[in-house]
Amino acid sequence: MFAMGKLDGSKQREEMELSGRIPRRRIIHLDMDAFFAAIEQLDNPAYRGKPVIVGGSPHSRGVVSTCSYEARKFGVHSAMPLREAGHRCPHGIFVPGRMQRYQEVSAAIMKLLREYTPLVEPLSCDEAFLDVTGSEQLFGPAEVIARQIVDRIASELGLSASVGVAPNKFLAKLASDLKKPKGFVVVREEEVLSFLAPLPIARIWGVGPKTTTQLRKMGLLTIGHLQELSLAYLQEKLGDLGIHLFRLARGIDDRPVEPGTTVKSIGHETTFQEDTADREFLEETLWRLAEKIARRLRRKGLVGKVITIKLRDQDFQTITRRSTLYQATDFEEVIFHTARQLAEANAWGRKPLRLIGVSVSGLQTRESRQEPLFTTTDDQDLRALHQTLDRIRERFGETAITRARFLK
Ligand code: TTP
Ligand code: MG
Repeated sequence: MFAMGKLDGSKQREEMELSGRIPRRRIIHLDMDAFFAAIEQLDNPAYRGKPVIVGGSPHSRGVVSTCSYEARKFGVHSAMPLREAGHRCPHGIFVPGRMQRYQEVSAAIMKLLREYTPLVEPLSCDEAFLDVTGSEQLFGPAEVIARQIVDRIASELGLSASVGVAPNKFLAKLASDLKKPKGFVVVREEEVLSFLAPLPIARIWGVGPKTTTQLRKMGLLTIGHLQELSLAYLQEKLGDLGIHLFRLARGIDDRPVEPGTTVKSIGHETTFQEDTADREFLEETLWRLAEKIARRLRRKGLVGKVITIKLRDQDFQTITRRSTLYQATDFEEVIFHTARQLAEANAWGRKPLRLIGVSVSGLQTRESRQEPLFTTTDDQDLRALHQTLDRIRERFGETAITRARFLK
């Protein structure tokens, strides 16, 4: 069935060229195991070896932040309503979160990582990329560094982490997640294709449920299936997404580790006059928030790659969810679509909301961002459009121009 997409000689050359530009890097991705719950077990010895669920009481309306691996055996997981967690794990130890304490541990972890290289890119409070290409001379091979880091996190901080060691970010992140908890997965250059082949396509960065369904209809289930297809075929069928899939299926990813901060963020939120579940109205609000944020980012010359939404319902239950983009952005279209996806995945509009908020973090300057893998004419057109609109608004005020879709 893949016959028409199979590689021929000339295509193969084109693809070699595409993959030829990859710099050789040694990347470590580290992600703490059951982070908040592990800290609770560290600080309260009586909780060790027991199912610990962080988020609040099982009688409250909130959701689970995270839980210990002992609790995961009962089917409890992040974002599950606490009530359901209470049913599944009636003997669980339910605790509220202590953000300040988690931040303190997070800072200690990042400090430890920076002893091995200045190229540390935190993705969230418990997760970071390290580029140790230049550190190998000093500290030994990447896997030795990774082992040392894990051992020190255990002995100095009393916590466990999972790591992936690989030639690039995409592979390192995949690897760290494969054998959690206490995972230690090394992907060698020559094993990249066979490492990826059996994995489901949903493992590819940016492939969500919608794309998975679309690809499934094309008969594509594993990354191995994608590897059999040519660039031309994928591009014809899927456009830019096809190029993205082609590259990642072969483990091609030349994004550098960008040391930056996760602390800084730009965000806006709106509290409604009246609680509402009106989807059209919520989307319009979300769009306006995204627009404001994007313009502030552009004014400061920043781009960001972590999009977070905050939804508070009529009972004052608040959830925040975040998603990390493949590439940092300052486009309201990208912020809006990502925020809407997150909101949809969290059943917004089912219950009237009193507040929604959006923020972008993982900020860096636009100049320091690596050029996108592929800039399309759409990107260039959008950039020009944003510049024009920003200028008009600066001269004539906020309401001078409104995108047509929201004109009432
Ligand atoms: P994760 O690394 O996604 O989860 P984890 O560290 O608890 O477990 P794992 O071993 O699978 O990595 O997130 C890190 C922390 O972020 C987590 O401990 C709690 C917080 N968090 C939330 O508050 N809400 C969420 O929905 C998720 C996914 C995480
Ligand atoms: Mg984690």
